[in-house]
Amino acid sequence: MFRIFRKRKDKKLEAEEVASRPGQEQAFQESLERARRQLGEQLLQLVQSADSVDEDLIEELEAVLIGADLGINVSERILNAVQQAVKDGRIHEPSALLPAVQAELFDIIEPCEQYLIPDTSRKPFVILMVGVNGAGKTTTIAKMAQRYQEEGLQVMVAAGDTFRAAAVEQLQTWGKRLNVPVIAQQTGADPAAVAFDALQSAKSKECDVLIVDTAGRLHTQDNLMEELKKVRRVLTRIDEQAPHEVMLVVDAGTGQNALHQARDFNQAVQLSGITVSKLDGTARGGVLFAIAEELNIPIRFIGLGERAADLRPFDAAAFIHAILPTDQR
Ligand SMILES: Nc1nc2c(ncn2[C@@H]2O[C@H](COP(=O)(O)OP(=O)(O)O)[C@@H](O)[C@H]2O)c(=O)[nH]1
Ligand SMILES: [Mg+2]
Repeated sequence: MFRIFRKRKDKKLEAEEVASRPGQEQAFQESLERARRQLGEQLLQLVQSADSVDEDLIEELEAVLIGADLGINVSERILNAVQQAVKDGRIHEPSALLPAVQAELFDIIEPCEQYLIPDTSRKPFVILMVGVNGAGKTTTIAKMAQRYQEEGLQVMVAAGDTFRAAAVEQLQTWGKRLNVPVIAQQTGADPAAVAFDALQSAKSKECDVLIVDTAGRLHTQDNLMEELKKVRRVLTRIDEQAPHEVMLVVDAGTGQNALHQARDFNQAVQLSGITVSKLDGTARGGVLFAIAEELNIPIRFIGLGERAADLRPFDAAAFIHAILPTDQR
């Protein structure tokens, strides 16, 4: 039924696993409904209303792909693949476009499916969170803290966004709720000093994971990047390998801006992972593919809501199936 899954014989499919938990599967599908309407349902309408595969159809296909925020590069890559398949006689009918698009999307994003498993021998495994203001960093930290705790890991977080007064409180509120220790100083403190203290504390308490929050906005973007570099340098003084993960959080709802942010942060602080937040309620989830195609950075998690439980490890097949099902009504 799912053609794209054939490539993954070696791996137990999360989609199968999820299907056995109907409540969660339904919530997942519902969260991605707007993205599905933007891509899957538009494509379905397109192929159902077409009589043959011709230039017009290809042009309309392009418009749908661009409209779903896949970006120019990904859209062109898909169009090229489709046109080649038509030439080779592998596509005869409009309906054959759907699985072709699906397969190409899978090829683009599957290499980015790499779950973040903290190396517990690090004590702590340090995760530095970066991203612009409002992207969802602090919320994602809470979600990750809960998830790793459930996996039996000892988690600590550092309130490195000392720029806004409310930022520290927000993290402390989550910390109380989830019973996770939060290392903080007063507003305006040096974030590098907070990170340094936190790493020392996490080390002495033999925590498994330390997640460091950071500010998303300073007076200028250059200041922000310099501050992040300083935080990283200071961590290295205690543990040469730290941070073990530099994770960018981007808001899916910002569409192609998320790609620009990924590009900028990657250049400044070299990212090792990305979490895409707020995929619930946005039609612009296609930007994940644009990021994957251009930067090829592991997509660790997707955020599907404001609660601590609304975080899922990124699963390429499940994601594609949710936004572009081939077995639609
Ligand atoms: N719907 C939804 N809202 C989110 C998600 N992640 C974060 N938010 C909300 O986005 C806003 C900004 O998040 P926050 O974590 O404070 O962003 P930060 O400035 O990067 O730390 C908050 O109101 C969060 O509740 C998500 O996955 N879905
Ligand atoms: Mg924050």
